[in-house]
Amino acid sequence: MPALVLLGAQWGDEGKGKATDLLGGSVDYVVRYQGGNNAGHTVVVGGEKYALHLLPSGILSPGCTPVIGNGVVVDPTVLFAELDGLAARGVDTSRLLVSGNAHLITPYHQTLDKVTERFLGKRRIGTTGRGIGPAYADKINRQGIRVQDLFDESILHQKVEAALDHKNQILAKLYNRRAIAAEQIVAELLGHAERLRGHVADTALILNQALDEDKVVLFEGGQGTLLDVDHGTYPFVTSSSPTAGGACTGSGVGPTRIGRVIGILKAYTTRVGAGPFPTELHDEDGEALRRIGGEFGVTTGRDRRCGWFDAVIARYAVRINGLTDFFLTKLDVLTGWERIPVCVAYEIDGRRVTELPYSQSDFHHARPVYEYLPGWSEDISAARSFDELPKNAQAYVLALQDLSGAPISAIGVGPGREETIEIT
Ligand code: 2SA
Ligand code: GDP
Ligand code: MG
Repeated sequence: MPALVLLGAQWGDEGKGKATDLLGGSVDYVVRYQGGNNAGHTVVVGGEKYALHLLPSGILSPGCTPVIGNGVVVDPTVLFAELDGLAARGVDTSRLLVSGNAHLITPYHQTLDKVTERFLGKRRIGTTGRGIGPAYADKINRQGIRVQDLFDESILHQKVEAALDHKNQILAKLYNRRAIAAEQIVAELLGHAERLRGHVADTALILNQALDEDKVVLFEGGQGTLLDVDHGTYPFVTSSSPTAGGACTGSGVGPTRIGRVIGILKAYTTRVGAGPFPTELHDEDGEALRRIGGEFGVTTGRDRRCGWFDAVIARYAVRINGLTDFFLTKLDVLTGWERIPVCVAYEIDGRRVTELPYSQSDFHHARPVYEYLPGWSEDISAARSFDELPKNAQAYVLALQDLSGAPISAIGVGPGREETIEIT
């Protein structure tokens, strides 16, 4: 298998970090292709818990080269803090490669993110406040600062001044905020240059050469399909492309080199931040899913909104990403329910709909149509083969597979690396 993509099939936090780590032992490169330190990936190795935000989860696998691709937005302060944190725990971080074309998140992007959210009030997106949206806006607006700009002081100066010119006017006029001084930003950015230099590379060239030599490259998505800026629940999305196509633009590797696209699918559904969520629960079942599943943001600590499994979304993820298979995660969290509702379709203004509606208004009105599957009470965390699962848990997995339209090739029964059932 030359290159494979692993991405979130729902609204993020499906357990991508654990899945990437699981595969990390058998791949040569793990590449982040979009997003930034808004992501939060938890990986548990030998009882040790690691929370990664910007770094690819492959950094925990010895022998695997972690890569931050051109599609990522990089906050250098966060990057170094994360590297130092891992180094202090004995993880070798020296192999990290960072694309010279990746864009930087600067302090003014964070300021704009927070100020804009405050200004939006009830209409806010519920961003992570890490400056992600404003950094991508500058990139598309051709006012971004790239990693390579750190190595040319004069260019850096010009670019920061140009980027701040318009922003300072907006900050003053609209938000009554003081102007941000270009010199201060340039000095801060230059302070990161030397440390970053050793990691910066032409990552697109390196990855393509690696593929020419039959090395295995794994692309690790952040967030999820429904948070994609094109295919998600716009405007309640992140500002990048977590879907499969993003792996190509965000790395410089062409689609013909990708042979497998794995969707990580939680056995129920969660969402952080604002936006429509048809199967959301506002009762004790929702509370129980949050408590048992530990559904709190890895980056911001926010409560995640919880709801039942939504097969309409899973089918959409297959279609948009061309998924070859699913990893189903957190099946263990559903232990103890007498019966488990599964959303098989929506009812929208009296109509039964089985495909995700393209109209935002329709999606906001979508009401879930449930089928009820019998639950199980046995602890499944020690199961290591499909046959060891209780019959009702097996039936739940098979029903999700039928409804979703792609084979399930692995099942998570706990957060640990080994708490996994592989289906061959
Ligand atoms: P942003 O900050 O501009 O990307 O926010 C825009 C929307 O994208 C959502 N988003 C996320 N959703 C789930 N998980 C994410 N990562 C963290 C985690 C989140 C956290 O792993 O728990 O700690 O709160 C993530 N990152 C962005 C965000 O909630 C907005 O709806
Ligand atoms: P990511 O953003 O997709 O990498 O996911 P997060 O790390 O934000 O959230 C997933 C959470 O579920 C983490 O705390 C994982 O340790 C945990 N997790 C992953 N797989 C399983 C599983 O199969 N069972 C349980 N109980 N927890 C899991
Ligand atoms: Mg997460």
